[in-house]
Amino acid sequence: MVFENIITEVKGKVGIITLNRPKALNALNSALIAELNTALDAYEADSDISAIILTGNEKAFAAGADIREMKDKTFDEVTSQNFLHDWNHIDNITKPIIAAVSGFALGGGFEFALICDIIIASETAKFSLPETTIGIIPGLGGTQRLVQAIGKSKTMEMILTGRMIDAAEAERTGIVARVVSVEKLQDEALAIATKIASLSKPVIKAAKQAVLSAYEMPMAQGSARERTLFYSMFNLHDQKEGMAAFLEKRPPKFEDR
Ligand code: DAK
Repeated sequence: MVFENIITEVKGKVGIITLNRPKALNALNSALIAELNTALDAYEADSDISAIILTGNEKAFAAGADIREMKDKTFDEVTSQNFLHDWNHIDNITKPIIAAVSGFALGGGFEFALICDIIIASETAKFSLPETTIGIIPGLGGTQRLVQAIGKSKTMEMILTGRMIDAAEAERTGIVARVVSVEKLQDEALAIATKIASLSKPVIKAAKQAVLSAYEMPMAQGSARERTLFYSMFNLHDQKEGMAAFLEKRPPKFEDR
């Protein structure tokens, strides 16, 4: 696939998408989002791909939605055109997605990272939701997902002031899973994605679905969904294989079924 605003690359069973508008600090515009959605759909449909990495460059993961593209929009335009409606298409991807963040992850860039299943950050990563400082509020789930990640008070402080936090604070508050050096970021993300990709696809899909239930429904319903998914694992060859391999003290040979 050839794109103008992203670069795609496959390593083993991992599909990598690199945001590539470096001059604008990877600001997200509609052309980039259309390409991102196409690439995500292609990886989702590709049976040789088991995990996805979304990343940027050393200076920026993404500095938010493209302010030039938004500036002159009227209320009528944003509502009648359902402005940015295809930006959360990434929600439909059932394969695990790892965000590898270096430099700025701001506004919609930060929100994209929060939609991903795991965030790995480099020591230079900086996160903020600065929308209020340019006269809007977050619009890609940031007000909801950040509360779930770090609680109300800190979310309010970040959103109402636009304060930028560094990688250490992001790790301390649970936004990111791990912080590594800039040099190690891509390797570390690939190692995690490769580990996930070595496991059974239907098991990983069910695990992701079960964890996401915590966002999507009340505890009782989420636990019920978890139970249904858990039981369904016993239909899988890979459940029999995984347990047999453990008892026979050998590595499992999963067949994604
Ligand atoms: N949009 C457009 N261009 C941007 C940009 C952005 N968000 N961020 C940076 N750039 C451009 C700059 O304009 C500059 O371009 P030139 O002047 O060279 O042509 C170039 O990138 C380099 O930026 P700076 O010169 O500013 O670089 P600095 O190192 O001095 O500063 C910075 C870096 C990241 C602190 C600064 O660029 C900055 O504050 N950027 C804006 C950050 C921001 O406000 N982001 C939030 C945007 S609002 C929704 C979905 C998504 C959203 C909303 C709704 N729905 C589904 C409904 C999302 C909204 C947003 O993200």
